[in-house]
Order: sequence, then C-alpha cells, then structure tokens
Amino acid sequence: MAYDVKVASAEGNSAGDLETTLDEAGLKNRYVREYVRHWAEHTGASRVEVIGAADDARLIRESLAAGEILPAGEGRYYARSYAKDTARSEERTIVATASPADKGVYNNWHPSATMRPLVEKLMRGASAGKTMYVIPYLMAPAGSPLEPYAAGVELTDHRTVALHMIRMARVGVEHVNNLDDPDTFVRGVHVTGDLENLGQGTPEDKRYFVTLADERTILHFGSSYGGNALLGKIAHGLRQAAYDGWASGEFLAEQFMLIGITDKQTGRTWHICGGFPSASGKTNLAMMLAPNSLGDRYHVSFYGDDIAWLRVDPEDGKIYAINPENGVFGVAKDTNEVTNPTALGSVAAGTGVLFTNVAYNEVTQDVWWEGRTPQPPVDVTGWRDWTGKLISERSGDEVGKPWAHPNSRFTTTLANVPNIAADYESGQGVPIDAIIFGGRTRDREPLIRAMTDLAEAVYDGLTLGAEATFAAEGVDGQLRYDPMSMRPFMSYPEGAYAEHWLRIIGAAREEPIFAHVNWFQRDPDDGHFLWPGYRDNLRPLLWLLRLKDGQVRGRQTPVGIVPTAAELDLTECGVRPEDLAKLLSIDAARWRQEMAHREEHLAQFDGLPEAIWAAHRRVAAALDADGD
Ligand code: GTP
Ligand code: SPV
Ligand code: MN
Repeated sequence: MAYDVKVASAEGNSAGDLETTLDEAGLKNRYVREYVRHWAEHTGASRVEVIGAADDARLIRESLAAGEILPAGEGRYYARSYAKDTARSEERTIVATASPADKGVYNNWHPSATMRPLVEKLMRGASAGKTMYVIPYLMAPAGSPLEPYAAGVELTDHRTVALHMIRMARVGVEHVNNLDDPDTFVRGVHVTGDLENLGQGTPEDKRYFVTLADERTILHFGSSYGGNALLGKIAHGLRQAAYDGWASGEFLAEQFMLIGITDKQTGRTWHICGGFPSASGKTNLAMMLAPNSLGDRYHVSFYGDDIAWLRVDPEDGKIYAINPENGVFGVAKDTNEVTNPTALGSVAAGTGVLFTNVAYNEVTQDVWWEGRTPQPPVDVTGWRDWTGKLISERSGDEVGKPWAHPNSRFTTTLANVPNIAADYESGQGVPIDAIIFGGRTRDREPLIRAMTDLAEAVYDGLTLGAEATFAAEGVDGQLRYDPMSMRPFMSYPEGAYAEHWLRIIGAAREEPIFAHVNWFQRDPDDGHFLWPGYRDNLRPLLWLLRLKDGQVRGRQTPVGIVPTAAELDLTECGVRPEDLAKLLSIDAARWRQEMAHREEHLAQFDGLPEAIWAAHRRVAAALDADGD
C-alpha cells in the first residue's frame, strides 16, 4: 500500500496527514510514531511511507518505472550506485557515546555531544522533496531470547535502500507494535545527501556514519551503498549489537558465518560459526557444496554468512548462535558454477535478487562480473560496465579494466539459498561445536590449526591478520591486523572485548573447539593459491570435528594442532603434494618474527586481560623452544 500523504513541512502541510498515514499502516507504537514525526520534520521529507515485506512488488514496479533499477531477467533486478559510493567507508564511520571510557583503538570513538549536532545539521532539510520510507524490522528470527536487542526502525530517503532492507531483514510493523518495552528499538536514520557534492575521499569529505551506541541511535549521512546505508545489517547487527551484548553482559555479536554439517550416515549434525574479514570467504563457506567425493556422506547447510549473535543458554550451558539477518549481501566476483553453484541458485530467475554494480547488458538484460566466466562475453553488444559506460566505447586505459566493480554484490533473501537449513528460523538458534577464525594471509598461516584453550583462541582471534579487500574503500591489499575480523565494526574497547569473550564463552559448560583457518596461502614464486579452496574447505573442517571427537590426534605445534596429511580426507582433491606439505607446516622462524609484531599490536589495547598476555607468552615460549 502506498501512503501518498503529506506530512508537516515547511510548505505547511498539516501534521494530521502524517497521523493518518501511520494509522493506515497499522503502526501503533507511539514511540516509533514520535520518532518518525521528529525526523520527517527534521529532514524535510515531503512524504512518509511505512513499508513491510508485502510492499516489495509495488516498490519494485515503482523503482523500475523511475529507472532506479533495471530488469535483469525474470524476477531479477539491477542497480548502479554513484561511482564514488561503492563500499563501506571506514574512515567516516564513527562510534559515539557520552563516555570517553568507550574509546578503543579501532572504534573511531568521538563524544556524542559533538557528533549528534554535527550529523543533525547535515541532515536538516536534506531529504526535501523526497519520500521517507519507514522500515520497522527485526534483526533476529522471531522468538529468539535476544529479540529485545533486535527491533529497529530505519528511516531512509532512498527507495533502493528500502528494497535491500526488505531482502536483508524481517520487515513490517508487527516487529515494533508489541514490544515489551515500546521505547526500546534501535533508531536508524539514513539520509543519502547530494552524492555528487560530498567530497568523498577528500579532506572536505562530508559523509558521517555514526552509531550513538549508548543511545541506540544510528545516523548515517552521505551514501546509499551497503553497510553505509542498510542500517539493520552492519550498524545495528554488528556495531550496535556488539555494544548491547557487552553492556548487558548477555551475548556476543560477531562478523561470523554459521553453518551445519550433517553426516548422512549417522544423522549427526554439527554447527560451526566463525569469522573471516570482509570479502574473505564467509558467504562462500556458508553456501558450500560438499566436494563430489564426499557429497554422498556430508551435507552443509546454511544458517548465516555474515553475522552471528552468540549466547549461552542457562538451562543446558551450551552456546547457541542465531543469524540475525534475513538475506545475503554477497560479493559477486569469482562466483561461478565451479566456485559457488549455490550462490548462482540463490540469484536465479524469480528470486527477486538485486545486483549492484556488476556489468549489465541493456539488450539481453544479462549481468556479468569478473570470474563469472573465464573470459568476458565475446560479443560486447549492449554491455555496459558498472559505471554505465558502453564496453564498445572504451578506449586507452579503460580497455582491460574490470567490467564489474570489485565490490559489486547480489542481495537475495535467505529463503532463496538452495542449502538453507530446515531450522534456520529457529529463535533458539543452534548449539555451537566449533568456532573458527580465518585470515586472508599469503604466507605463514597453515591451512588449519586447532586450539582447545579458550584464552589461546581469543588471543589468536585478536591477532588475526588479513590483507584488506575491496569491501572497504582505499585499503585493498594492505596487510593489517583485524581482531576477530571486527576491526571495522568494533564499538567498544578491545581490552573489554577480550574480557567479554572470555566471560561469555567461558560460561559454557560445553566448550567448543577452536581453529584458525587460511584458504589464501600463496606460492611466493608464481602466486597461485596453494589450497584449491571453496568446496574443498569442508575437508579441514571435517578434520576439526574428528579432532574434537578424539578420532584423530593431529600434530601439536607451538601454534596449535595441525593435521597430518593422512588424517585429511583428500579423495579427489586437486592439491599438489608439495603444496600440501607447505600448507600443513609451521615455519617457526617466520612465526618468531610475527610474535614481535603481535606484542606491539596487543600493547595498544588498554586493560587486555592477563589471560590473553599469558597465552601470548606461552605461544612465544613454545616457538622459542622449537628448534627449527
Ligand atoms: P563480506 O560479505 O564482505 O563480509 O565477505 P565474505 O567474507 O562473505 O566473502 P565471500 O565469501 O563473498 O568471498 C569474497 C571473495 O573471496 C570472493 O571473490 C570469493 O570468490 C573469494 N573466495 C571465497 N572463498 C575462497 C577460497 O576458498 N579460496 C579462494 N582463493 N578465494 C575464495
Ligand atoms: C562487509 O564489508 O563485511 C560486508 C558488506 O558484509 S557491507 O554490508 O557493505 O559492510
Ligand atoms: Mn561482512
């Protein structure tokens, strides 16, 4: 239903119209209504529309008619973002609170007393002439014990953002009408701003992406892309939720995928969650098909690919995880029938998928991205690159440039994912058997190394190293520490973060096994990936579960337990024997160098628990004692 009703504004429309709109939409929560009224006036929006998932078809029609999205085959759609607005901006992302004690190394903390007025000023009148979409949502499956932290309302002046939110979150007034405490919902305001005049990436940058964490308010100005604009996802689901989980002492919110692995022979299912930095393989792992040689026996099911909330159930003492999201915002690059057929299934005809910034053919309505096929389409008729430029008109340096933006993505709901778990909507969540951390590192880190000690695992997560990717602006390829792959999403100080981890996971009566995995080790000479990756990643995970069960023993090294080649099921795996040897070895000399960097890195964090330092010293001493 459209609510073509004016709100109170400078032009003098009556406030009564807004009340009618909210009444007709069935929005009953008076705190939400007040919040909508306040921001409609503040941003100067000329219309207000409350949306739910049922409005999707109409919004799609309107967006197509307005040319904001283009058809990409049956039930598939395509959009381009503004060319300087294609990824999260880490520099412009700020966590603000009233307490300077909330300042960490990575959370880019500022006082809320300065940030709030600054962003409010930028937002004043900035949605003039536009519709403000009111998007009530829940970042949890219904019935989750964590529901009190999951309700939110995003206000956005961008219709394509509303379409993304419908795919990524559970959307509708029912999620805020009957809250136990009607005033407890996350308030998220997204104002696009004049994208062509924001000075993106210059000293005059006007963009601000601010989470006022202690006020549970998110104010994002100056983008319509991804985590900058879909406020339920990263800003609420990670930054705000991590802060809430810490402040309440109840849960962890992590950039984690969440999967089930079922042994079809025994009927047993294990659940694994874990984090790799942005654009480092979470979606691919969650959508993984078992390798052909193992497919008769094992099945991988998808629960989540980017965010998990973890809590310990006081009844049975187990760790339970939920995926708060309702969709996938996946990296397109290198997605194809071999690497990830499941992803292709989840964006097939009729799924309602929205592609952003891939290449588009205006004649055939087809889409393409680097790695979709080994070579780009030979007949370039109708093909435009992600900026909208015809490929046939490229000249000079443009020839040979990627057709799709490296951070181009697809947005599709969980129900479209072919390997979605049967119980993915369980509010209780699933019990966790293993937690993995993954780096994106070209050397040193073996394929997998397991840890059984919680403090050592948290220590390992905090010293996770990664090459940055295109998911953030301007940092691609840089090697940097990315604690728990949360560096861009940290909302409270790292020392407290470590302590909170030790407390939450330490309260479990059944501790999970931990591991550090790395699919990205490369040959120093020719640069090829030593491990085939993708579907083959199931092999080291099965080893980890067998290790937990005591069926294999591995080889103890100073940095954890590494599989022997014989313990890995490598039937029909293409890995070269010499590469495998490297993947399973520990270069102690190289690791000893690393330890000095780690010490510097950890020393930045105030109040790091002594248990973490003790783990560091234990690993360092074991490396020193290792003769290599
Ligand atoms: P975010 O959504 O940004 O958090 O990313 P993500 O961690 O979900 O990453 P995703 O699975 O989308 O993968 C990112 C890129 O890494 C894609 O281009 C993948 O093709 C590539 N990739 C994923 N898994 C593997 C792997 O096992 N080996 C190699 N070599 N590349 C991989
Ligand atoms: C990431 O960058 O880790 C993402 C994409 O998941 S975004 O939603 O843009 O943050
Ligand atoms: Mn992510």
